[in-house]
Amino acid sequence: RPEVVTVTGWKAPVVWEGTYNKAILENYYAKQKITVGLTVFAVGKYIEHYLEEFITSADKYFMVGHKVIFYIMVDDVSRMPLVELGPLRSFKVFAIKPEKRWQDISMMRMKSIGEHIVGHIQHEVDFLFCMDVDQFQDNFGVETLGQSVAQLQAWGYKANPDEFTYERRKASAAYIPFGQGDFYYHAAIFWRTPIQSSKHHSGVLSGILQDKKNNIEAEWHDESHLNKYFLLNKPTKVLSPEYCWDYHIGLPSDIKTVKISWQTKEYNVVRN
Ligand code: 2GW
Ligand code: MN
Repeated sequence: RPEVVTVTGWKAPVVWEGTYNKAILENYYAKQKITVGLTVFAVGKYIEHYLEEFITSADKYFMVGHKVIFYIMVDDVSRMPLVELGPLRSFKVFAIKPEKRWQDISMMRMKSIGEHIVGHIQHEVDFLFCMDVDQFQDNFGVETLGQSVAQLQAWGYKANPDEFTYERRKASAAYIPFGQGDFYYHAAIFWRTPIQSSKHHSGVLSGILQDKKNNIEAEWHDESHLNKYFLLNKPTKVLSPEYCWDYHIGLPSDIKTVKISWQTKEYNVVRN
């Protein structure tokens, strides 16, 4: 794939379709008998609007042939959709206290997930993914596994770091000065081994809480803090935007197969 970046400046692979050998990887991970966790949040209208489709598609496409535990956090357990899962899949549902502002719903995911990792997830899985619920997918396999994995944001995957929407105010813990930065990472997907994960969640959360104390909110909320975290703690693997594509961009020839795509946002329906 000479037309795209396939290795970062710190020598981490950037995974694009055509850069890995699926059969070898499948064979390797089948021997390891891995369990992969996937956390997802649905609060308020996002339960009815997105959750069922997310679980149904993840059941079918996520880490096919491997053991998967879904950790589903909702503010109203009684509205959990009923989805019959495949044989290697199980799920756990947790009730969470809904935050009033949507910015806080998004940011405080770090807090809840962090608590669950320390409480039990760390003993249950080998890898832990965290995803937005407003997206669905196609085959999403073991080539994505790694110690600390970040997702390239679809918009601007070819842009120069100075064009990224990093937090630019010094007062925020998420501040990244012009002239710095590697990529713009998308908070819709990231994952790591549980130990790294716990570090990650507390790292990102402490930035968010520091900002709250100083009465400042980063431009893109948890995503700004995630980008700061990954600037300081380089991911060991980066996923191409094929793994989280936005069809509103069209379909440039760089994008060979779309593994997950953003759902169209009916903002007027879900954000009121
Ligand atoms: C979010 C925004 C406005 C109104 C409601 C919500 C909302 C979010 C909600 O009512 N219920 C809910 O469960 N959420 C959860 O937060 C859900 O898991 C959702 O996927 C996640 C992030 O919100 P989302 O997907 O609407 O925002 P995006 O797609 O613009 O997300 C990017 O930016 C966010 C920060 O602004 C996060 O960093 C996110 O990870 C990014 O993908
Ligand atoms: Mn989203």
